[in-house]
Amino acid sequence: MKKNKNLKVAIVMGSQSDYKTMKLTEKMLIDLGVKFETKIISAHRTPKRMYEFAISAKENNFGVVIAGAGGSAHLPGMISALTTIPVLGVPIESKKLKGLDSLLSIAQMPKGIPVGTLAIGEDGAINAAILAASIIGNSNSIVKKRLENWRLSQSKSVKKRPK
Ligand code: RP5
Repeated sequence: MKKNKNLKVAIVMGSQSDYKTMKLTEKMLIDLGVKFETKIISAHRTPKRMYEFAISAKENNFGVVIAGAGGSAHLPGMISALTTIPVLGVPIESKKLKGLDSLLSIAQMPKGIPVGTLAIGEDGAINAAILAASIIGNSNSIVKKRLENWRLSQSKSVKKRPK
C-alpha cells in the first residue's frame, strides 16, 4: 500500500470546557511538527456533526483522531464505531468523580470497537499527542525523526543525581 506522508491529526473534544486540557495536545503536536485540526464535537449535543466528521475523516486526510471527553465520555467510542482510523481517548478530569468516570467510560469499550485510552487529564492529553506522532511517524519520516529527537532530549534532561 502507498504511504500517505501528509496525514493530519484531528483533535476533537466534547465541550469548550475540555479545551484547557486539550490545548496541551495541540502544544505537543506543534513541538513534534505534526499537522492537526481542532474541533468541538459532542456525541450527544451535536450528533450529526460527530457523524459527518467521523465518516469523512479518512477522505479528509486524518490519520489519527484524538478525542477528549468527560463524564459519560462516549465521544471516542462513537467515533471509533464510525471509522477505522485509530482513535485515542483522553479522559477529561470531571468535577464530581475526578475523571474516573471518563477513564472507565473510555477504557471499557466492549470488544470489536477499540479506543486507545490515555491517562486522565493533562498527562493523557500530552501522551495522546506523543502516541499520535508515533503513529503518523510510520508514514512520515520527518515526524519520526522529530519524535526520536524529542525523546532523546527528554532522556538527557533527567539528572543522574538528585540535588
Ligand atoms: C462532556 O461533558 C464534555 O466532554 C465535558 O468534559 C463534559 C462537561 O461539559 P460542559 O458541561 O462543561 O459543556 O460532554
